[in-house]
Amino acid sequence: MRVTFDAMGPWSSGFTADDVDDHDDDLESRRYRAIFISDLHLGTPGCQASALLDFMKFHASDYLYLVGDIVDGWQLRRRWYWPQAHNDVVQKLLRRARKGCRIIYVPGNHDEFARAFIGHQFGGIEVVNDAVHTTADGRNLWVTHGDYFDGVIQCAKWLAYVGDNLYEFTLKLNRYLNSLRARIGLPYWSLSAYLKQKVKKALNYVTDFEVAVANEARHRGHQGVVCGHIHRAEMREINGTLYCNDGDWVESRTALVEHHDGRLELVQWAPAHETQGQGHQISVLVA
Ligand SMILES: [Mn+2]
Repeated sequence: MRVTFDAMGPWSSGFTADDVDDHDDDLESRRYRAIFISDLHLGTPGCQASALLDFMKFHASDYLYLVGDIVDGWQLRRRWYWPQAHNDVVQKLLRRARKGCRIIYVPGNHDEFARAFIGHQFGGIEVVNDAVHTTADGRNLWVTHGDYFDGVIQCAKWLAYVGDNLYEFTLKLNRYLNSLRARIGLPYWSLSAYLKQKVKKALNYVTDFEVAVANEARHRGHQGVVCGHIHRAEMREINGTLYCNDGDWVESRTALVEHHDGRLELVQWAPAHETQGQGHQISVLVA
Protein backbone atom coordinates (compact mmCIF):
# COMPACT_ATOMS: atom_id res chain seq x y z
CA MET A 1 0.00 0.00 0.00
CA ARG A 2 1.34 3.37 -0.96
CA VAL A 3 0.05 6.31 0.95
CA THR A 4 -2.12 8.61 -1.12
CA PHE A 5 -2.40 12.33 -0.68
CA ASP A 6 -5.96 11.83 0.54
CA ALA A 7 -4.85 9.52 3.29
CA MET A 8 -2.67 12.31 4.61
CA GLY A 9 -5.64 14.34 5.77
CA PRO A 10 -4.67 17.90 6.53
CA TRP A 11 -1.37 17.47 4.68
CA SER A 12 -3.14 16.78 1.38
CA SER A 13 -3.83 20.42 0.60
CA GLY A 14 -1.38 22.67 -1.12
CA PHE A 15 0.65 20.11 -3.04
CA THR A 16 2.39 21.51 -6.07
CA ALA A 17 3.93 19.71 -9.01
CA ASP A 18 7.25 19.65 -7.10
CA ASP A 19 5.72 17.63 -4.32
CA VAL A 20 4.87 14.76 -6.63
CA ASP A 21 8.55 13.86 -6.68
CA ASP A 22 8.63 14.27 -2.94
CA HIS A 23 6.59 11.23 -1.98
CA ASP A 24 8.48 8.42 -0.31
CA ASP A 25 7.73 4.85 0.62
CA ASP A 26 5.90 5.71 3.85
CA LEU A 27 3.13 3.26 4.66
CA GLU A 28 1.85 5.22 7.63
CA SER A 29 -0.32 2.66 9.37
CA ARG A 30 -0.51 4.82 12.46
CA ARG A 31 -0.40 8.51 13.17
CA TYR A 32 0.53 9.79 16.59
CA ARG A 33 0.37 13.31 17.91
CA ALA A 34 4.02 13.15 18.96
CA ILE A 35 6.93 10.75 18.73
CA PHE A 36 10.06 11.06 20.88
CA ILE A 37 13.21 9.17 19.92
CA SER A 38 16.80 9.52 21.07
CA ASP A 39 20.20 7.85 21.11
CA LEU A 40 20.17 6.72 17.48
CA HIS A 41 23.98 7.04 17.35
CA LEU A 42 24.05 7.44 13.57
CA GLY A 43 27.63 7.02 12.42
CA THR A 44 28.29 3.92 14.51
CA PRO A 45 27.91 0.25 13.51
CA GLY A 46 25.65 -0.25 16.54
CA CYS A 47 22.92 2.04 15.19
CA GLN A 48 19.90 0.06 14.04
CA ALA A 49 19.16 2.42 11.18
CA SER A 50 17.12 0.05 9.01
CA ALA A 51 14.83 -0.85 11.92
CA LEU A 52 14.40 2.86 12.59
CA LEU A 53 13.57 3.47 8.92
CA ASP A 54 10.92 0.76 9.12
CA PHE A 55 9.49 2.26 12.28
CA MET A 56 9.34 5.69 10.68
CA LYS A 57 7.72 4.30 7.54
CA PHE A 58 4.79 2.96 9.53
CA HIS A 59 4.43 5.77 12.07
CA ALA A 60 3.74 9.38 11.27
CA SER A 61 3.26 12.19 13.77
CA ASP A 62 2.46 15.89 14.04
CA TYR A 63 5.50 16.44 16.27
CA LEU A 64 8.78 14.55 16.24
CA TYR A 65 11.29 15.16 19.01
CA LEU A 66 14.90 14.09 18.49
CA VAL A 67 16.09 13.87 22.09
CA GLY A 68 19.87 13.83 21.58
CA ASP A 69 22.72 11.56 20.53
CA ILE A 70 21.19 11.41 17.06
CA VAL A 71 24.55 11.49 15.28
CA ASP A 72 27.58 10.17 17.13
CA GLY A 73 30.20 12.84 16.54
CA TRP A 74 32.61 11.22 19.01
CA GLN A 75 32.78 7.98 17.01
CA LEU A 76 32.81 9.70 13.62
CA ARG A 77 35.82 11.74 14.65
CA ARG A 78 37.68 8.53 15.43
CA ARG A 79 36.55 6.61 12.37
CA TRP A 80 34.31 7.65 9.51
CA TYR A 81 31.34 5.28 9.25
CA TRP A 82 28.33 6.42 7.25
CA PRO A 83 26.43 3.70 5.33
CA GLN A 84 23.47 4.39 3.05
CA ALA A 85 20.89 3.47 5.71
CA HIS A 86 22.19 6.27 7.94
CA ASN A 87 21.84 8.69 5.06
CA ASP A 88 18.32 7.42 4.48
CA VAL A 89 17.39 8.23 8.08
CA VAL A 90 18.55 11.83 7.65
CA GLN A 91 16.74 12.10 4.30
CA LYS A 92 13.55 10.74 5.82
CA LEU A 93 13.73 13.24 8.67
CA LEU A 94 14.20 16.14 6.26
CA ARG A 95 11.37 14.91 4.03
CA ARG A 96 9.10 14.63 7.02
CA ALA A 97 9.90 18.20 8.05
CA ARG A 98 9.11 19.35 4.49
CA LYS A 99 5.76 17.62 4.68
CA GLY A 100 4.73 19.60 7.74
CA CYS A 101 5.85 17.48 10.68
CA ARG A 102 7.27 19.77 13.35
CA ILE A 103 10.71 18.35 14.18
CA ILE A 104 12.48 19.57 17.28
CA TYR A 105 16.09 18.54 17.81
CA VAL A 106 17.56 18.66 21.32
CA PRO A 107 21.26 17.77 20.97
CA GLY A 108 22.95 15.42 23.42
CA ASN A 109 26.55 14.89 24.43
CA HIS A 110 27.56 12.70 21.47
CA ASP A 111 26.18 15.30 19.07
CA GLU A 112 27.21 18.34 21.09
CA PHE A 113 28.55 19.85 17.83
CA ALA A 114 24.88 20.60 17.06
CA ARG A 115 24.68 22.77 20.18
CA ALA A 116 26.50 25.42 18.13
CA PHE A 117 23.28 25.71 16.07
CA ILE A 118 20.87 26.21 18.94
CA GLY A 119 18.19 28.71 17.99
CA HIS A 120 18.62 27.96 14.29
CA GLN A 121 16.94 25.51 12.00
CA PHE A 122 18.10 23.50 9.02
CA GLY A 123 15.71 21.95 6.53
CA GLY A 124 12.84 22.80 8.85
CA ILE A 125 14.38 20.99 11.83
CA GLU A 126 14.55 23.31 14.85
CA VAL A 127 17.62 23.00 17.07
CA VAL A 128 16.99 23.89 20.71
CA ASN A 129 18.81 23.39 23.98
CA ASP A 130 15.71 21.92 25.59
CA ALA A 131 11.98 22.13 24.94
CA VAL A 132 8.63 21.95 26.68
CA HIS A 133 6.02 19.77 25.01
CA THR A 134 2.40 20.31 25.98
CA THR A 135 0.37 17.12 25.61
CA ALA A 136 -3.16 17.14 24.19
CA ASP A 137 -4.46 16.79 27.75
CA GLY A 138 -2.51 19.80 28.92
CA ARG A 139 0.54 18.37 30.67
CA ASN A 140 3.86 20.13 30.26
CA LEU A 141 6.79 17.81 29.62
CA TRP A 142 10.33 19.09 29.80
CA VAL A 143 12.37 17.61 26.94
CA THR A 144 16.11 17.28 27.58
CA HIS A 145 18.75 14.73 26.60
CA GLY A 146 19.92 14.18 30.18
CA ASP A 147 23.72 14.33 30.00
CA TYR A 148 23.75 17.49 32.14
CA PHE A 149 23.03 15.20 35.07
CA ASP A 150 26.25 13.19 34.61
CA GLY A 151 28.17 15.72 36.65
CA VAL A 152 25.70 15.41 39.49
CA ILE A 153 25.81 11.63 39.68
CA GLN A 154 29.16 10.18 40.63
CA CYS A 155 29.54 6.86 38.88
CA ALA A 156 31.21 5.48 35.79
CA LYS A 157 28.75 5.67 32.90
CA TRP A 158 29.70 2.31 31.38
CA LEU A 159 28.39 0.56 34.45
CA ALA A 160 24.88 1.48 33.39
CA TYR A 161 25.24 -0.83 30.40
CA VAL A 162 26.21 -3.95 32.32
CA GLY A 163 23.49 -6.46 31.62
CA ASP A 164 22.32 -9.86 32.73
CA ASN A 165 23.96 -11.75 29.87
CA LEU A 166 27.32 -10.37 30.74
CA TYR A 167 26.69 -11.31 34.32
CA GLU A 168 25.87 -14.91 33.35
CA PHE A 169 29.07 -14.99 31.36
CA THR A 170 31.13 -13.75 34.28
CA LEU A 171 29.76 -16.52 36.45
CA LYS A 172 31.19 -19.04 33.98
CA LEU A 173 34.42 -17.13 33.73
CA ASN A 174 34.57 -17.07 37.51
CA ARG A 175 34.45 -20.85 37.69
CA TYR A 176 37.18 -21.14 35.09
CA LEU A 177 39.41 -18.55 36.78
CA ASN A 178 39.09 -20.19 40.15
CA SER A 179 39.93 -23.65 38.83
CA LEU A 180 43.14 -22.06 37.48
CA ARG A 181 43.80 -20.29 40.77
CA ALA A 182 43.27 -23.53 42.67
CA ARG A 183 45.73 -25.34 40.42
CA ILE A 184 48.50 -22.83 41.18
CA GLY A 185 47.63 -22.75 44.86
CA LEU A 186 45.85 -19.38 45.08
CA PRO A 187 42.80 -18.97 47.32
CA TYR A 188 39.30 -18.57 45.94
CA TRP A 189 38.45 -15.11 44.70
CA SER A 190 34.93 -14.27 43.66
CA LEU A 191 34.81 -12.41 40.39
CA SER A 192 31.04 -12.64 40.48
CA ALA A 193 30.81 -11.02 43.90
CA TYR A 194 33.11 -8.26 42.69
CA LEU A 195 31.00 -7.67 39.59
CA LYS A 196 27.74 -8.01 41.47
CA GLN A 197 28.80 -5.04 43.53
CA LYS A 198 29.62 -3.13 40.34
CA VAL A 199 26.22 -4.00 38.87
CA LYS A 200 24.53 -2.84 42.05
CA LYS A 201 26.37 0.44 41.70
CA ALA A 202 25.19 0.62 38.09
CA LEU A 203 21.60 0.11 39.12
CA ASN A 204 21.99 2.82 41.73
CA TYR A 205 23.33 5.07 39.00
CA VAL A 206 20.20 4.52 36.87
CA THR A 207 17.88 5.24 39.81
CA ASP A 208 19.89 8.30 40.85
CA PHE A 209 19.74 9.61 37.29
CA GLU A 210 15.98 9.09 37.02
CA VAL A 211 15.30 10.78 40.35
CA ALA A 212 17.62 13.71 39.59
CA VAL A 213 16.00 14.37 36.19
CA ALA A 214 12.46 14.09 37.57
CA ASN A 215 13.29 16.42 40.48
CA GLU A 216 14.73 19.03 38.14
CA ALA A 217 11.59 18.87 35.97
CA ARG A 218 9.45 19.44 39.05
CA HIS A 219 11.60 22.37 40.20
CA ARG A 220 11.09 23.90 36.77
CA GLY A 221 7.34 23.61 37.27
CA HIS A 222 6.63 20.85 34.73
CA GLN A 223 4.41 17.81 35.19
CA GLY A 224 6.91 15.49 33.57
CA VAL A 225 10.12 15.01 31.66
CA VAL A 226 11.22 13.19 28.51
CA CYS A 227 14.89 12.29 28.25
CA GLY A 228 17.26 9.68 26.86
CA HIS A 229 21.01 9.31 27.40
CA ILE A 230 21.19 6.23 29.66
CA HIS A 231 19.71 3.84 27.04
CA ARG A 232 17.11 2.59 29.43
CA ALA A 233 13.50 3.02 28.37
CA GLU A 234 11.18 3.82 31.26
CA MET A 235 7.94 5.57 32.07
CA ARG A 236 6.87 5.95 35.67
CA GLU A 237 5.93 8.50 38.31
CA ILE A 238 8.78 9.68 40.51
CA ASN A 239 7.69 11.77 43.49
CA GLY A 240 4.61 12.89 41.58
CA THR A 241 6.50 13.77 38.37
CA LEU A 242 6.18 11.69 35.22
CA TYR A 243 9.60 10.39 34.19
CA CYS A 244 9.84 9.18 30.59
CA ASN A 245 12.98 7.84 28.97
CA ASP A 246 12.51 7.00 25.30
CA GLY A 247 15.34 4.44 25.29
CA ASP A 248 17.58 4.05 22.24
CA TRP A 249 18.02 2.66 18.72
CA VAL A 250 21.24 0.79 19.47
CA GLU A 251 19.83 -1.96 21.62
CA SER A 252 16.19 -1.56 22.59
CA ARG A 253 14.57 0.14 19.51
CA THR A 254 12.12 2.07 21.64
CA ALA A 255 10.15 5.29 21.30
CA LEU A 256 7.81 7.34 23.44
CA VAL A 257 4.58 8.17 21.61
CA GLU A 258 1.68 10.46 22.39
CA HIS A 259 -1.79 9.61 21.08
CA HIS A 260 -4.15 12.32 19.90
CA ASP A 261 -5.92 12.33 23.27
CA GLY A 262 -2.67 12.92 25.15
CA ARG A 263 -2.13 9.32 26.23
CA LEU A 264 1.55 8.40 26.40
CA GLU A 265 2.99 4.99 25.57
CA LEU A 266 6.45 3.53 25.55
CA VAL A 267 6.71 1.28 22.50
CA GLN A 268 9.25 -1.18 21.16
CA TRP A 269 9.75 -1.97 17.50
CA ALA A 270 10.57 -5.43 16.13
CA PRO A 271 11.34 -5.59 12.41
CA ALA A 272 9.67 -8.32 10.30
CA HIS A 273 12.75 -10.53 10.04
CA GLU A 274 12.80 -10.93 13.81
CA THR A 275 9.21 -11.99 14.39
CA GLN A 276 9.16 -15.43 12.69
CA GLY A 277 6.90 -14.44 9.83
CA GLN A 278 4.56 -12.37 11.98
CA GLY A 279 5.54 -9.23 10.11
CA HIS A 280 6.84 -6.16 11.87
CA GLN A 281 5.51 -5.69 15.35
CA ILE A 282 5.16 -2.89 17.74
CA SER A 283 4.70 -3.77 21.36
CA VAL A 284 3.66 -1.47 24.15
CA LEU A 285 6.11 -1.62 27.07
CA VAL A 286 4.38 0.87 29.36
CA ALA A 287 1.03 2.56 28.83
MN1 LIG B 1 24.02 10.73 25.66
